[in-house]
Amino acid sequence: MSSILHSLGPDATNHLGEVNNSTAFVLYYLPLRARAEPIRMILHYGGVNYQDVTIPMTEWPAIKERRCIAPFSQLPSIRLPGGEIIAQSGAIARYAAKLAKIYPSDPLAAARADMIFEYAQELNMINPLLNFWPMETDTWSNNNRTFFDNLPRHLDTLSTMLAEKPFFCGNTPNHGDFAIFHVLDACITMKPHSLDEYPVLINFLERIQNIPSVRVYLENRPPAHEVGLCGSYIQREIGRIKHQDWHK
Ligand SMILES: N[C@@H](CCC(=O)N[C@@H](CS)C(=O)NCC(=O)O)C(=O)O
Repeated sequence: MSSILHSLGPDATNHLGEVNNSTAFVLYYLPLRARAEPIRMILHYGGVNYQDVTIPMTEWPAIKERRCIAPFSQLPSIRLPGGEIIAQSGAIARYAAKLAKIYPSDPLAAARADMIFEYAQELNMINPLLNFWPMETDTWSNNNRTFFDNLPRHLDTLSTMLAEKPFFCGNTPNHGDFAIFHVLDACITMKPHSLDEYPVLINFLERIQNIPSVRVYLENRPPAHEVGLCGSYIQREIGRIKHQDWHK
């Protein structure tokens, strides 16, 4: 397999992934089930054509160093047809939501949808707990305890806010719904009974995952044994990988 770093070229204008007229952009991310999930779900929901490029962890340190596709030294980022790079998951999710035509045009409605998205961002600690930190570290166990001790408070809030509505802002999903879906989905991946006392939220998850285009995405995304870092929860407990050295 040729190296992604080499395909990026010396001036970073030669990149892996062609953006043609039928492709909105290239989405760059790492092999994680984390911050790119809501973005991908939004794009599938809206039928937006894009190219998904996963940077192998073995190549990430060198690509991070060069900053050509990661201006803040982190991913996700997208590369537009003209070559411009946009980073930060929130900015990308909003852009994706606009292309998918699910970002409200009314400023107040947009603020309401953003409010839900930002709340999901506050719960993003679930991402390194699931994908990143090795389970035997104190970082994992301390953050795991704090996150799941506080989770019921957040689930109460979300359940009350959603109430009888199909989606957080009404009858159709916005970007925030997909972001909340990702957080709740990751919670039940780690603790299958964590939503048992919140039928409103379980129904919400089912409603989102039963959207045909979203279901296609969820059924075809990389399986647990292909994502996560060595020793992470998703590798060890879901993917059943006993040991994998990313640095080989
Ligand atoms: N504020 C950024 C955070 C991005 C972030 O934390 N990215 C992580 C993966 S989820 C990353 O690139 N980690 C690799 C690294 O920091 O070297 C965003 O929302 O996009």
